[in-house]
Amino acid sequence: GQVFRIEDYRPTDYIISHTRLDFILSPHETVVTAELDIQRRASTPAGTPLVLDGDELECVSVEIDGESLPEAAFEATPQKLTLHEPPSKAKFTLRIVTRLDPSSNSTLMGLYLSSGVYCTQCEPEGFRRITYFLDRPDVLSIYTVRVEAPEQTAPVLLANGNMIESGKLDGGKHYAVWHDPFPKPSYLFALVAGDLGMLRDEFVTSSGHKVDLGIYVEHGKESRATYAMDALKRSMKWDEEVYGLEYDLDVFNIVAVSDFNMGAMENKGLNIFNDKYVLADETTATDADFANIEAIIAHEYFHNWTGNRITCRDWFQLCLKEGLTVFRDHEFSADQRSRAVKRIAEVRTLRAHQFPEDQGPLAHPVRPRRYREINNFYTSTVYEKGSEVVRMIRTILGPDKFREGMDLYIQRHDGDAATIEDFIKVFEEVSGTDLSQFSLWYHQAGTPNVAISASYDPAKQTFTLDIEQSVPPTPSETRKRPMHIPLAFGLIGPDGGDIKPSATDGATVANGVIHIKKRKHTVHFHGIASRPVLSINRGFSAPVTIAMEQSAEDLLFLARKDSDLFGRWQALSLLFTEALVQAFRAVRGQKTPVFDEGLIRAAGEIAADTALEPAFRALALTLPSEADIARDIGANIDPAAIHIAREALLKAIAASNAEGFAEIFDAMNLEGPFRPDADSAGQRALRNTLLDYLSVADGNADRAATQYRTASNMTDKSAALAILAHRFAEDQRSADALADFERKFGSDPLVMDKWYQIQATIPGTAAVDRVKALTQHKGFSLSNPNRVRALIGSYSSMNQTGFHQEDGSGYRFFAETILQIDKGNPQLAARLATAMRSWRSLEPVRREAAREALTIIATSKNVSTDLRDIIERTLA
Ligand code: DPP
Ligand code: ZN
Repeated sequence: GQVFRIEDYRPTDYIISHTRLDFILSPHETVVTAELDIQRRASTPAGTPLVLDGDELECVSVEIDGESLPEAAFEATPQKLTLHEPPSKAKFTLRIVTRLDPSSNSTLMGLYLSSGVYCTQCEPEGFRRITYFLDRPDVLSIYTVRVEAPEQTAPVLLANGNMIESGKLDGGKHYAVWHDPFPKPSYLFALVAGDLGMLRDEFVTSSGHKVDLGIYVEHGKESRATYAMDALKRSMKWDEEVYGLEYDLDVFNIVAVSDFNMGAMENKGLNIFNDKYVLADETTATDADFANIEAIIAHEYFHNWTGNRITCRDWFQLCLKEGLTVFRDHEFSADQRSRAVKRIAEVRTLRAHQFPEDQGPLAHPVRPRRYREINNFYTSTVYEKGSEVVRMIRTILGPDKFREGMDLYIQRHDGDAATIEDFIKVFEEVSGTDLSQFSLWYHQAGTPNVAISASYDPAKQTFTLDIEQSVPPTPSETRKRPMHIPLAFGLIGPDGGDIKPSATDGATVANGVIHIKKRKHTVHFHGIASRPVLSINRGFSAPVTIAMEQSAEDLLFLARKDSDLFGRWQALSLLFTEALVQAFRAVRGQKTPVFDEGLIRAAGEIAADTALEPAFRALALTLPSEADIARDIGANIDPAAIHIAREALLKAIAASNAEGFAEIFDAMNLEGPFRPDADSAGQRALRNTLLDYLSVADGNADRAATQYRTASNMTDKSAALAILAHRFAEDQRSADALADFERKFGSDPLVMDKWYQIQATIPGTAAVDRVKALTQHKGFSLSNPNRVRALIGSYSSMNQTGFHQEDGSGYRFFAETILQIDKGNPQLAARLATAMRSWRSLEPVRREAAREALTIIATSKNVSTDLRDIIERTLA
């Protein structure tokens, strides 16, 4: 396939100043008329051919300035419209009519129908499935959009911007005209038409401008949008307070649709959301759902400035808007919730998704230099690592200079299609700091490793750190340069207080951060009266792995005493990881794993420590996942042995602490009205974490069955159901609960996704047949991304023993399913296929089975560009 390279970028020959679109909507035959005001750039020679992008388009007619074009003057294929000799005058209007079939568009890109509602998805290259266009982010145009449809089936007609006209037409039809005064790239275009319910509200900006807010959902579900509306208003306020950024149109609309490839889309003034990230109430959504809704509503809203007002020059710059906007939504959630707890959750996600990506065949820089299929670069490297890079800029500059840089970025680039270089430059300018070495974080793939050895000299009262950084080779990048790694740290004295070193040498140490810039540093801290314990990479100030010999005693001390809550969690998680890796080796060697008493006791202490917030205690007690353990082991992975090792540790903790856990569990009152706030969610999280331990300790399903029956909210109900299904499959109450859940929620697909996911993640070799059977369930459909992710996605990425089976049956089923999905929705198929990216670290038997399954896909006919790109890179 074609490879796109960053160095090939050049501006377009023509610009499109205005875009007038007219949609006559009909399920099988929608007619789109596009009138494009085209200007030849002064630097473009007259007569330079004009080539517009298309994708599966049917061209009906082409006119220039009201004259239809003779056949010889242009060439229209489904993929392209070429005007061989455009008019030589500087400006002309091109009128193009295309015909679409939204009802048969299963790719969910361009214009399609979701449960009878017309909607669009244009990022990154969906607009070219609607009309021929210069479909790239640096072509900014002012859009006026007229939508016409039958009033009965589509009473709601929406597009970007403000509505400027509407009216009735003959034959039961009506129309609306929307105008967006802000020039925007085509990927931000959106249209929605259908019969939808609406939740209405308003927001007055800090300068007194009233904005009408609307959230459109399926009729009858309006009340399930109240949390999303609340999150939207809090986001609007937060962006004013923290960044001084106000909303800029009279209307802000959000539409929830049930068929959507992404989480949501930030189209100007008309965000379109996967309904999973809008709809929530206590009986249908978990606390995790509420938190995701808050984060994604904020994320898309924040794009209005970081993404829309300032967009990307080309898709290589995707992290310019995504990394920055993820950073902004993380900070928003941290301000709304508990900062430490939020940070721990972010780091867990980063390690679970981005680290394996960076360590495997799909590794790429935060700003890639080449791609074959841009759809495959909406990755956790671009998003999550991209956010970490912005966080490091703030760490290096400090919050005030960071904000100054952001102000300058907005002021200088408002209305631009910008680059990462533009972004870095503003921070260099405001701070006078040279960020050229730092910018390697955008250009160099791979997770840096920092090896540290610490020594203390009591005679000299000196604490010394020998630090060495290395960046592992990644595909097509073998030689790496040393990076600027800001490591936040603390030196902790015997009483648990931080020691302030009086002097240092060997590296820049400022504001509690060691700035590592060379391959090797030796850092001396002078005037240290007794041996301190090092707390390193506090708050995960840099997205690196740390290799350091630290005694279990020191780690236990940190887990108990670090003044940094994140540091306490990190120490405990390191101890768990080490214990689990050892247990894994014991299991592989046919031995029974044994665990350190101190660690088991520490878990009990943390559970009981009421000075700590419940959400933190819940996170601290959550053992690393099987996938986390696999990543830490790194090679020759045997998922069955990992499962046994992890269960053994769980059992050991449960058995020794059963009494204490039961006391805490029983004392936590579940009564009272449901509240979705972080504190209440934290209580539920701790209680449900303890429920799992207690069920293991009891060895029976009593507690889980009781909770399943009595729970009045989905968080507690689904937690109990998962324990019943995962631990007590042979108990009749497990089957009964699954059947009960289906009876109660069978008509609510979003809730049923939890039911699919819980069953897809039941460990053990029976999983493949169970998941196969569930694909035939009446509520399941391979064409709905949420259903597919709930069943096939969870199975392949969250069920290590069920998926990675020695006989390869899990992989074969997965390959067949992906090929099936690929026929309708290549983007979804490609995304799922990334679950195989770590196949090379499996033990030999599974590795060979995985290779065979990947080869089945690679050698199939008619595989999409999306899927082919992922599979070929995975096998390379
Ligand atoms: N909708 C996706 C996001 O907001 C892509 N822009 O991240
Ligand atoms: Zn985004």
